[in-house]
Amino acid sequence: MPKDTVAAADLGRDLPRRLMAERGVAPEEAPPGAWAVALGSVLRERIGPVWVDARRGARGAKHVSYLSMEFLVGRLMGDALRNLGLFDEAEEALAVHGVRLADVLAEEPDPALGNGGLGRLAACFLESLASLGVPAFGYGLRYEHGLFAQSLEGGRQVERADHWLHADMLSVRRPARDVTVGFAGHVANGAWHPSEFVDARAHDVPVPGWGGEWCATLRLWQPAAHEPFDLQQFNAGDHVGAQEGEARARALARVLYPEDGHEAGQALRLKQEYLLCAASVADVLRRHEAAGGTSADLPDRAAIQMNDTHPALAAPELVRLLADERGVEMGEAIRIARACLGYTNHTLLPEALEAWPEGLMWHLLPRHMQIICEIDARHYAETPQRPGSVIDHGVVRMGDLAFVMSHRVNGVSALHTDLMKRTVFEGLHRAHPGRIVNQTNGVTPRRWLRGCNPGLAALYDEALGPGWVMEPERLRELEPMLDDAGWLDRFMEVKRANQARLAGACGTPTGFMHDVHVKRIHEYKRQHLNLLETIALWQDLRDGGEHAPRLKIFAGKAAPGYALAKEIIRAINDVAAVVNADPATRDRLRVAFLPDYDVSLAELLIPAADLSEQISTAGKEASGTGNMKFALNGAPTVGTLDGANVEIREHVGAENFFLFGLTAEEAMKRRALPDHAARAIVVSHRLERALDALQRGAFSPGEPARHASLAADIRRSDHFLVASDFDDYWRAQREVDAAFADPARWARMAVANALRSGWFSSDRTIRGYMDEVWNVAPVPGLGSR
Ligand code: CR6
Repeated sequence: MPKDTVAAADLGRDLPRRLMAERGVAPEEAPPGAWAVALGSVLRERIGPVWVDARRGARGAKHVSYLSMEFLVGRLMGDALRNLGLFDEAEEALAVHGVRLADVLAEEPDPALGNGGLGRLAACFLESLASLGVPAFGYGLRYEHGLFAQSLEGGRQVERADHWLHADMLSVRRPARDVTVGFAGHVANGAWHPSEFVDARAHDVPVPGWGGEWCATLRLWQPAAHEPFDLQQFNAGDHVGAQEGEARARALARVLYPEDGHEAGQALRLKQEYLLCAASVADVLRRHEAAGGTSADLPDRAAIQMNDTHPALAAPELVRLLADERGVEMGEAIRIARACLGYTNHTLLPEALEAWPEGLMWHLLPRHMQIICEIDARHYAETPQRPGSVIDHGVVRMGDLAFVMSHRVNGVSALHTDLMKRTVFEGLHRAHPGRIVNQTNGVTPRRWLRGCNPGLAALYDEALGPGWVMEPERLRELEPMLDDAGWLDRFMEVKRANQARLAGACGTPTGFMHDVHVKRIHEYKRQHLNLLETIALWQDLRDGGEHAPRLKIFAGKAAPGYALAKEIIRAINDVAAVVNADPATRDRLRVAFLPDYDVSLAELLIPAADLSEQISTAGKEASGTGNMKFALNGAPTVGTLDGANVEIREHVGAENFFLFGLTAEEAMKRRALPDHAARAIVVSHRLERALDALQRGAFSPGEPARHASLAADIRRSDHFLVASDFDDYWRAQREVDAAFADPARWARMAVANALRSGWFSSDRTIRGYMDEVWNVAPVPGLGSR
């Protein structure tokens, strides 16, 4: 529980004062937005002492530095209030003025500093590190617009720039931590002379841990021109050109993952990545040296984690700083860097494993290229197994570079780690047999249970006391409740209340099974498989079939350049329009695509879900973390044996999981059959009929050919095996119907999922990294938690 100093905070007194100071308005005239600013200010003040104490307490201890292009943090103030134990007090303090805390919290923009699971994982990790009392920094970029805001026009995804910085409530500017970063130029006598410079400005976001005893830091770099304004140029009449430096620098962190289908886009992305690495590694070294550390003892004090390949340039950068700027011998510099670095792989999809053209690298980072060649040559000489080269066919393979430069490489679920060893990193694994370890992903139960599902948290508090939130595996102690009809009813009442809350926010109908498929839109995640099943279900209902009333909810963003994913969104919306208008089936089937999926929408949707759709082609989803959130909130999964679904099924019990589909092994074999899709379609009347309806324009009456290419893709190539898995998916969904039709049976399944998913806490994951990757401990006094 919170320290006395924090709990004693008098929000009732301070909030109105802050309102005056920050916005110059009185409580009776203040809109929720002004209260939000006041609350942010009070929170910064309350967090300050914890943050400073944590920094002091961590001096000399080993730190984790987590480098990531994405931190999908979600709204921060609610989480901070809860972790500091101030939530109820804030509610009361605002109620005095007739203001609802929920309305105030909703004024905080949800920063889109990430794209999906990888970024949300990074955010969960920081919160877990803080809750476990580990000295930790997250390092990322402060994107001005983040990903993008999605709206729908005529069922089509439209992307708009997202603006969130105007209301960045919790961060503080740390000018003393700014770093200047160089690019391009030349190398003379082993020293790099960059020709361009950009300043990386430090903005720190506090991440207070549960109980308010410890605080991690998310340090986000915002690029700014080294020479922002050319007065001579301005006075010579070139008023806009004089500010070009500023525009150029800002472009570096305008958006996450800028389009890189052209050379300029590629250069921009590479610069973004280097900016993150250079500023962060310089900061790690600065902190280490300020605490009296030497180059040789860096691995005793610094664990640097590369979240995917985007921060892989941290490796040559660290080697450069040690060798070129501190005079450490090259072999020794490589050894030290490797002892500090770890690399997490998050995908086996070939298109996501970065490879930078050698030419671009030589141009932007000439010294780093020399160092990479050196690393490659030494690695080659030292490994008799000859696992291949980091520089290959004119590109630098960033996955291989990260692997070679890390003392530990990890996958994110048991299946994924196993596949890593057998596929992408087969050669490197043979050369370095102990290096790959598994750390199955997790999610923080503070946000993803206590925060988003207060009704369920209250049930748990009543039965176990509040301590379960740091030990969610203790939820298993409630297993006897599986036979307590009264308790099961209360659990399902919470679910219904969450569905009513969703209905209030999004206009979704109630009284239907909430069947939820939310995540990035991607062929491998197979929203189109779900859509075909929806069409088949509708057709069957029209033929007189009986099924449990369902609301199929979809949400997610498609990458702007990913045409087929965008077609899937449009098809879902077209099907929704026709199906929802059909009087013959309206009371038994509805389809909704909720726009602009983000962390806040996930927090509303997941606790309201009855059924969790985790239907990726086996072997393609590295882990998934949404799957864990649904299970933890009492939604059984319909899913394939992919990613962490495998482990979820082991934990919740096979009888509480609706399994279907080919295994990863079978999928690989199936794909090798040239006519696998046609073979599946010919034996499935139901699939043929659904595909045919889509193809003929049954859902796009004004434009019959609109969905023809989507249907044709499934008929012809179907790399993701939609056709091959369709019939088994249909079967599993009918099992879902049968189970749902028996409310007592369904409640038991839902509760079993909730009580047995505590293992998927990111605290467990972080403890795994601490022991097997980072070799760090919590600071004394906090380690007992
Ligand atoms: N898309 C994986 O695909 C995993 C997360 C976090 C992903 C997903 O299965 O849960 O990472 N991979 O480990 C990448 O982003 C490259 C993801 O979010």
